[in-house]
Amino acid sequence: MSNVLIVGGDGFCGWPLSLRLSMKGYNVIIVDNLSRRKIDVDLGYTSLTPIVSIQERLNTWKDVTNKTISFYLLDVSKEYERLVSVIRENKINTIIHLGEQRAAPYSMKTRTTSRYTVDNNLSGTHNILSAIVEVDCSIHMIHLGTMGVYGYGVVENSIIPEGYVNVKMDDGAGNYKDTTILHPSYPGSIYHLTKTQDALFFQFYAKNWNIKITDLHQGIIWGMNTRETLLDERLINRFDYDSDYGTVLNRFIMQAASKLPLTVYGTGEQTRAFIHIENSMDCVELAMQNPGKEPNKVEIFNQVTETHTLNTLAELIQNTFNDVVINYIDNPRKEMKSNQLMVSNKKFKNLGLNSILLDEVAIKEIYNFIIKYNSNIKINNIMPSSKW
Ligand code: NAD
Ligand code: USQ
Repeated sequence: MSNVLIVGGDGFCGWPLSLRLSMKGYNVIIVDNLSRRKIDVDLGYTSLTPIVSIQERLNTWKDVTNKTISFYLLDVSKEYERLVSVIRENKINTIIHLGEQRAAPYSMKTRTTSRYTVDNNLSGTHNILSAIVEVDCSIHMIHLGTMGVYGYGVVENSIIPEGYVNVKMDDGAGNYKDTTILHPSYPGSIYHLTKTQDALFFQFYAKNWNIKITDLHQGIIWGMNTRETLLDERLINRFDYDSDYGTVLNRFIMQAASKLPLTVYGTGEQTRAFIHIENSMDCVELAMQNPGKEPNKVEIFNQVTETHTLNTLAELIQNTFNDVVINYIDNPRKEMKSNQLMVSNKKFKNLGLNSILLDEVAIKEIYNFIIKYNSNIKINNIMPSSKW
C-alpha cells in the first residue's frame, strides 16, 4: 500500500483529498498545525458550514468507512526534526504539500500577516524538500501551486503554457538560439510571491538531488462538497465566505443565497481560471500516478478547466436566480482592470481528466446546500477588509 503524507490535510482542499485517497485505498497520514482554524479565531471569521474538530472528523471517517487516517499536529515551517521522523517512521512514498497560508488578501493585510505568510510558506516548503533529501530522494512531492504565478496573461493573444516557455536567446552576435525556460513570474500579492519562490526551490532541488517534484498551477476552486464529504454531516468541508479567504465564485453564490448584492471588484473584466473541487481531487490523483519522466526536471501542470471574467460569473448567477443585484465596488486590490487569459490544460486532458464545467445546475446545487447554513453568516465579514 502506498503511504501518502498530506501536509495541510485539515484544510479546504486537504480534507476532501485525504478522504478521497483513503477511500481509494491509500494509507493517508495528515500533518497540519491547525493554523487555518486559528486565523479564523484571530479575525473573527468562521466557515459557513459547521466544521467539527479534526479528531471528530477522523473518528467519524473511521465509523463510516472503517478506514483509519493518522494525524500529526505539526508545523512544517518550525518542527523540522519531527517532520523528518514522521516521514521516516511512516515510510512515506508521496508527499502532497497544501500546508501554506493561501489567501492573497490576508497576506497583504498587515506587515505581520505578510511576514507570517513568507516565513510560513517558504520555510515550510524548504523543510519538506530538505526532509526528502534527508530521508529518501525517491519520495514524490506534489505541491499545490497557483495560476497567479503567471500574472494572468501578460502577453496578449498568447496561451499560457504549462510551466515552461520556448524562447530565443541572443548570443550577442545577432544569432538566436532556441531554448526552454521557466515561465517568468508576475505575482500580484505576497501570497502569490511565495508560490513563485517555491517554484525556484523546486527547480533547485530537482536539479541537485533529482527529486521527483510536481507543481500544480491551480486556478480558483469552486464548490465545497465531494462524494466523501457528503457521507456524514460531520465530514462536511469548510466553506469560506469572508473577504480574505472566501474565493470569488463561492462568495457570489453565498451572496445570492443570502439575498445580498454580489461584490464585483473594479470593472469585473478581470479574467480568472476555475476548477471544480471534485476535478481538483481528480488532478492530484492523476499527478500522483504520473510523476515526470525527465530527470532533474520539475513536472508542471496547469490545473484549470475553464476561464471566465467576473462579470460573466455574476451574470450567470443573476440569470440563475431572481432578484440578484450586482454591486460594483472600488477594487481593493492592485490588479489589471481587464485581462485576457488563455491557458493550456492539455496535460491533464491527455491523462483523461473529465472536466466538470460551471452551469446553472451546478450553481443551484451549491446554492441549495449552503442555504441551510445562512444563519451562520456574519454580515460584517463580507466587504473587503484588506486593501493594497
Ligand atoms: P486552507 O487554508 O484551507 O488549508 C491549508 C491547510 O494547511 C490548513 O489546514 C492549515 O492549518 C495548514 N497549514 C498552513 N501552514 C502550515 C504549516 N506551517 N504546517 C502545517 N500545516 C499548515 O487552504 P486550501 O484552500 O486548502 O489550499 C491548499 C493549497 O492549495 C494552498 O497551498 C493553496 O495555495 C492552493 N490553492 C488553493 C486554491 C483555492 O481556491 N482554495 C486555489 C489554488 C491553489
Ligand atoms: N473578487 C471580486 N469579488 C469578491 C472577491 C474577489 O470581484 O468578492 C475578484 C478579485 O479582485 C480577483 C478575483 O475575483 O480579481 C479572484 O479573487 P479570489 O479571492 O477569488 O482569488 P485569489 O485571491 O486569486 O486567490 C484564490 C485562492 C488562492 C489561489 C488562487 C488561484 O485563495 O489560494 O492560489 O485563488 S489563482 O487566482 O488562479 O491564482
